[in-house]
Amino acid sequence: MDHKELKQFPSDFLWGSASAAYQVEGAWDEDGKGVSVWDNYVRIPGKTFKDTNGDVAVDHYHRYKEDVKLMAEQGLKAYRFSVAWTRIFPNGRGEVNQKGLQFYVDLVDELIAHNIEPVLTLYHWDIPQALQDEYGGWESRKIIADFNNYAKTLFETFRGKVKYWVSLNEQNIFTAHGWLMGIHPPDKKEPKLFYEVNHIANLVNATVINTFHEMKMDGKIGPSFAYSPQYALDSNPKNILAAENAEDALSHFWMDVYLYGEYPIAIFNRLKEQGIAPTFEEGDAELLKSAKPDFLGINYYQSNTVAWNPLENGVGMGEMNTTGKKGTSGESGEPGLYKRVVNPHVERTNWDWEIDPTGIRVAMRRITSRYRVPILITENGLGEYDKVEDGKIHDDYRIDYLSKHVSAIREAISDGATVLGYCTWSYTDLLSWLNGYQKRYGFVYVDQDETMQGSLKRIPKDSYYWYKDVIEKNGSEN
Ligand code: BGP
Repeated sequence: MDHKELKQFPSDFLWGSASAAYQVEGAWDEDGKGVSVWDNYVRIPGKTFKDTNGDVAVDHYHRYKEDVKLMAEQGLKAYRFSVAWTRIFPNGRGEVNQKGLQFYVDLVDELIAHNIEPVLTLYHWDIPQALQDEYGGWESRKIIADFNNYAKTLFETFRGKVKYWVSLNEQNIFTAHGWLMGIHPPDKKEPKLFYEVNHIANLVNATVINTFHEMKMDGKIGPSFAYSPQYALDSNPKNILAAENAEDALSHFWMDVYLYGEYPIAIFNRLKEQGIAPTFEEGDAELLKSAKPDFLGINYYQSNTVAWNPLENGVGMGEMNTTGKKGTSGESGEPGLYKRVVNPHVERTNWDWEIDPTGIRVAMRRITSRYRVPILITENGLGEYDKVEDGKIHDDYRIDYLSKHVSAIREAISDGATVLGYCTWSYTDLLSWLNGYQKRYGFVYVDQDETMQGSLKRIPKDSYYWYKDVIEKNGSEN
């Protein structure tokens, strides 16, 4: 719908930006930090782009003060970061590694001193290797107690200081990439196990949300979901059904559990037919129903367009483009449900991600209508090559991407969505898990590349100054 007049962004809107521990910190074995599954995975040749790793990353661990200063100068209102579990409990549980915890205490204090709201993600994919070795990490229900203990430690430490908490980052991505597609640790392709793992992650999510509420924390907690709203290629009823299938299998399969405590019916029945439905033990259903997130975090990058995909000889899982060579991603889908097709109406990035600002509005509309829950946009951004010219980075393509998304969010707010804030991905440039350092997202350029020998110098890009202006005007010109 068109609005005659758009609503303003709320006056306390969190104009933010985000990162994740493994992608920015470096200092991978300093101050008593334990080894995470990612510390090991990146050392297996061929797993990441040009075998890049986060040993040094962009050295945020040593340069956080410089980074926070840049945030403050930009006027940033919120910074979303994740805590590396292995800094707090090097082996997943036991005694707290005080030095590791201190890093986050200092970071949070620094942010607060500069009037920047910390948004703390408990888990952004770097589970301690010790727990993976001991009981298969996410494959065992033992992780529920260990995760809850880790979360409680952080809740106690940051009570009164951190008001916004993200429980799990993109459960849909880390489970699917780790256990279905075999492109993240622990590198498995086992559908039955994937659904079990994902179910256990749901139990973990529900448990920590309940703990947070039981501890009467002053703040809000919710998971961050990687949501790509599904579109049908056209009005062919078979393609419409394919889009329904995809929305159920790829979106509601997670969001319904977070918000309703139940899996969507058709997909769950299909998994039962296939003999790969997750095991419900006594108390699971009640636990999932009891946890109420205070908001839903949304990581939005693109929409997804699908068409019918027959069960017999249908398209299966395809290759992802991790090279930045446009047009190299393969066809992919799930036979009997949907297959992904190119949307003829939108542009694509060099990594074949579709650029669709209207999609974020569609996403927020669907969430608002189906779940009636406040939304915190925890990630949105453009991964592209950047060039330094005369010491400057003219990333007008990023400004174009972000400004159109900000406008779409304002339209969604005018439609009636409750939106707490907007965290772009990412604050500084950082390591993209599978795509190395060349796929850049930041407002702040960092001199780091695939050689991992960069000077680590920070340079604010044009988009940094653009966002500064947006924040100053509270988005009123978008
Ligand atoms: C999300 C992750 C981030 C980040 C981002 C960009 O899925 O939560 O950690 O990596 O996507 O993705 P990529 O680095 O693959 O381009």
